[in-house]
Amino acid sequence: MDSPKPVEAVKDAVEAATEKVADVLAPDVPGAPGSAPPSVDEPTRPRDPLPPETEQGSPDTRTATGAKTGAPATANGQQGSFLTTSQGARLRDTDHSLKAGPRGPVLLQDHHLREKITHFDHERIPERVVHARGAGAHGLFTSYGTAEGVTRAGFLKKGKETPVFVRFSTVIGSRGSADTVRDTRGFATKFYTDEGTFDLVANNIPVFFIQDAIKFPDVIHAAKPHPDREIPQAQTAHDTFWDFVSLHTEAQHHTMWTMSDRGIPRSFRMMEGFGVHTFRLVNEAGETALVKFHWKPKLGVHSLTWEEAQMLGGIDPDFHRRDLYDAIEGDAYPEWELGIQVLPDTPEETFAGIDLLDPTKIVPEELAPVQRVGRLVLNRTPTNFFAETEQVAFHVVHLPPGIDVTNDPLLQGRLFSYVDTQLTRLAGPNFSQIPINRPHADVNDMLRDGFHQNAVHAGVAPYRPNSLDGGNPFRAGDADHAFVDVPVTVSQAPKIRASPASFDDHYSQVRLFWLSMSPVEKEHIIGAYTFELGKCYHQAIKERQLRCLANIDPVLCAQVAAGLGLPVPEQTEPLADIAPSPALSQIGREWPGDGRSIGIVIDPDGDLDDLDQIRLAVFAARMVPLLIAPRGGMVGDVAVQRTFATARSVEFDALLLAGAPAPAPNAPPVRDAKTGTAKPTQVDPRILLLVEECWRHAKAIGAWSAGTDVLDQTGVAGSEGVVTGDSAIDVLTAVRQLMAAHRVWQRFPASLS
Ligand code: HDE
Repeated sequence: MDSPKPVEAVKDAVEAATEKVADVLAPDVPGAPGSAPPSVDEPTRPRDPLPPETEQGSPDTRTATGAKTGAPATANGQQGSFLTTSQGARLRDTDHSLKAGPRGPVLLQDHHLREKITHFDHERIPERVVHARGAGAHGLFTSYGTAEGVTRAGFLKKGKETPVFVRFSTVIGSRGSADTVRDTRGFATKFYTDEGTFDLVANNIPVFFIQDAIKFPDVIHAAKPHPDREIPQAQTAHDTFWDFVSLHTEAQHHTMWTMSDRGIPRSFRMMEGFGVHTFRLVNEAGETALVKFHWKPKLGVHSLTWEEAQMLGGIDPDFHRRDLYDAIEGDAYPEWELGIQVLPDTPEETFAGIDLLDPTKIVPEELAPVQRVGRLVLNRTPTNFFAETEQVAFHVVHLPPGIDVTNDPLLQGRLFSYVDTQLTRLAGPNFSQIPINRPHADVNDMLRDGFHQNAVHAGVAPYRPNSLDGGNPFRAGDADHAFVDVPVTVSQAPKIRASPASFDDHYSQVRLFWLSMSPVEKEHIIGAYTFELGKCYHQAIKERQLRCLANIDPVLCAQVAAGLGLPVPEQTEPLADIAPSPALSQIGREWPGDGRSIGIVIDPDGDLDDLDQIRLAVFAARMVPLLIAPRGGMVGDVAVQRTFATARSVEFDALLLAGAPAPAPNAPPVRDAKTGTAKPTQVDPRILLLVEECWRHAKAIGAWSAGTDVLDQTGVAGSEGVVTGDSAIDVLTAVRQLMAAHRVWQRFPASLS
């Protein structure tokens, strides 16, 4: 990737931005609800529903059987100016039940009351058994055509554009849990292709805890809250999880990934995605290849620090979904490239000694490069969370012609599970007819009736063969681009509950991952294991997990053992002699900072000359300037986004100090505990805290004019990643340059090599 040239970029941007000052100022920072500002007084003149917000998309208006209706997107939502019953009768009053006199009992006759309350009583549906917490977005996938040689899938033909809906998620937590917990993230994409929907139901970690689907309930039961007290929520730092993974050692590879920075992403926009399993592609000539799917984010792979993740859990539990929606609203559209590792389809189904049916193994990119086959851009947020994000139903066997499954035993179980779970979650077999799930291809199945049937099927012969409906539907022939079940030869074998011997290697690739990390990433991994095991009650479980670590790396094991205050166990397996994969490290390159937020501390009584220019320069750099002032309201023409009471460092990717504001009137600790300091301070204590936290989280900090006094008072002046200057724009330029590396990694030298 080309490294950005911030000096020129920022200066060009300032010029460009100044030319369209009005445009840039108008949208201001993203996030305000509603498509028009509300009036102070309640509106009373009837009018049609407001349109959705400009960044909102909604499912294509299709019939249940895939035909375009041509209706506008707003036809999906409420109609007309007046309040009605569900049957469309206009209502005069929705605030009072129908009663026998003002003080009398409510009449059973009050249909409106009953309808309103009954519907409300049934508003909830079961949350997903896993991946309950999620956020979605609409977008477009454009194919480069580079996969045409290996697959006949039409959506991968050159230049083909396919609408998509993506849902990101955590795995363990409930629907209302925090976004920033340490966990694997789901990355599920529904491609509405002309040849039937393709669901790529991926994760941000390329391996899985188990090799066989039959173990899925076990690993999830172990990771979910304990069944007696139902704690802890959305985390793996507890005894049952470590009990399971330390006994079931094939989980060690996935566990290492979640203990790494990959377990606490900075943003959905900054995550890779992996199909995990090996899939089989088939081309026009019937030739097959084995592939692994990858999503590569344009912005690089970045993470939170553990402390940031924990603070955000309280301060902004919606951090990731807010970041996704705000980025789209701010036109910083999230982007990924779809890539494939193409591997020969040999009878052994191995590559470079790696068993391709084992989902606890990766194929290092250095051995099989990821070939880019198309680009995904997310450009619309959902209009309605429930209708779209909650009701979207992914299924691993939603495959178009040209893509097929392999015998990976984990994948084989998923082929059954995803349809099964929707039967309960979405109450019946017709979930594909919910608007967000409707295919964009002609549907002519012979599935009939059932709860919530939306289609009005014609004809009398939903069976084959028939003559009464003229023989329709017909079987597709070779020329009709039908789905291909690749006729893979299954070797003769006894029916048996067992795995291949190659699945017994549980440690070599865990070591590969560890060896591929930079020193600072290793420090984070040690910290994560030490924290998680430190939260377990039982020493036996900690000791058992230390035994596993001994088989991965002696330094890792010794450091974690030291943190736990336990002896270092002997290794029981020889350490794997394996080459690292530098592609696995997240550090060491530079990336664009689209959609990142920069906090700007101002003193309304100080010098505000550069403020407009700086805000515009931040906007023009596709980032979001958030003004932090002692009180809300306006500073000149500009709205304050955060007050000293509401601002917290974890919301910002970098901090600019344009002033040194004195303690605000609401600074006494009895009003705001964050202001509690042992000695009185000249600058508002919350600003000192802001700087200290940003510094601790290795964020770039810049200051000019009076802002430099704040640096002196916090003692961070002159340290790595803290820049000062006379010109605000030069300071911003230097800060952006630092942000390109994500963090000021030099601030905390690692003790490991
Ligand atoms: Fe899933 N998984 N899974 N999973 N999974 C579900 O389906 C399951 C696995 C993944 O945003 C469920 O509709 C089994 C691997 C994502 O709606 C359920 C096994 C990978 C999502 C289910 C696995 C995933 C799910 C729950 C072991 C990465 C969220 C709700 C064999 C490649 C999709 C639902 C969304 C959701 C079963 C393992 C990814 C119960 C049995 C491996 C991203 O069907």
